[in-house]
Amino acid sequence: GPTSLSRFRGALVAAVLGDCVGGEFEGVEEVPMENVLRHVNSLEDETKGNGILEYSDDTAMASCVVQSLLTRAGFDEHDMARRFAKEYSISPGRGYGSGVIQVLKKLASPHLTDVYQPARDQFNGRGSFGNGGAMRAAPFALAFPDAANFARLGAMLTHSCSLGYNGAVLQALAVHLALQGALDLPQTFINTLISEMEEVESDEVSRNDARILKEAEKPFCNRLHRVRDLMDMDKVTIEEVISELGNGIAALQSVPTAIFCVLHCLQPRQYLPENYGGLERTIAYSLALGGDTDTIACMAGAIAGAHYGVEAIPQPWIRCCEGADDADVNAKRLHILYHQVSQGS
Ligand code: F2R
Ligand code: MG
Ligand code: MG
Repeated sequence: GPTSLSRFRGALVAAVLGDCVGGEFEGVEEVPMENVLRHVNSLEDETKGNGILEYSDDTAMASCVVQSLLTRAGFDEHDMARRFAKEYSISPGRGYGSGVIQVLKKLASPHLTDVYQPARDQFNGRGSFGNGGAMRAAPFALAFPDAANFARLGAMLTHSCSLGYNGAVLQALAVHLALQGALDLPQTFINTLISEMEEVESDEVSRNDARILKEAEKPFCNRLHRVRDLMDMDKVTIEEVISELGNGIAALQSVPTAIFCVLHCLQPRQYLPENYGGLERTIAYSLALGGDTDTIACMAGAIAGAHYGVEAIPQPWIRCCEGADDADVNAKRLHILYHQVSQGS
């Protein structure tokens, strides 16, 4: 398999690519595969001079996480919150969720003492269940062997509902396992995620949130069981994936979906070009699901990039995506931090 450094670089760079490439179809409900392939193939054709594909809030917030972890050499909630607020004030037009904007404005206040309070005030005190915590969770897996705990804390700065922050935990766990080469055994990979999430979702707060929102008991586990069922089927249509897993802006409707995209694209698929490698298949398939395409492709990209390594990413894609080069530099720095943290613990 790829080296550890190649996996770190692949994870961070492919997350940016998923966001930039996926932005084309965000919010579009039906995306024909031919439109996806036209878009993806145009990235290879540099003569077309497509210009730079800009990143959105997904990468903007993930970059804040990365810069904070590197500068503080660990997790510092005050520093991270300040960076989120500053980034939003500099570039408010990156396509942020309509609710999270209120949190980012409050986080800018110099009088704020509890940086978790603005997130708790969201949606009449219920907190956000959006996928904004999960979309920026990958860097935690690149900094800490114990990614889940820090991914949860990092997500809670904007998402205090357990259906939001547990999505971030799941995404961080998936990237963590992929970095260890666990996708070489897909059944073991999904079973490990299910058993980890059994534990994560067993607390009273998670059980209560699921009840209030009329979701199944242990909702992420429930979805992961559906992922496992879909993996076992010979043929799965896009419609079945959307109906079983979702393609929406809620973490519950997008994190298990992103994981499925990676698992489904481990093998060649007849509706995807033969010359595509696994990483290209994963990004293209994520776009074909429609809905929250930038975020699903960003999360699937992080997991797939950790599995295949940076060499699997086509160079022309890197050249046409804003922020991809910076992500590569930062991944190398996170790789050093990760090993320092591992040796210290
Ligand atoms: N927001 C978008 N895309 C659509 C708009 C694009 C933009 N206007 C443009 O045209 O450029 N994409 C980005 O948002 C998602 C991440 O969102 P996040 O950070 O979770 O935000 P928020 O506001 O907390 O939650 C998102 C929406 O989910 C619903 N929601 C969440 N919790 C809720 C609750 N407890 N009760 C009811 N509804 C809840 C709300 O509709 C929120 O606005 C990513 O896709 C990123 O790419
Ligand atoms: Mg976005
Ligand atoms: Mg999105």
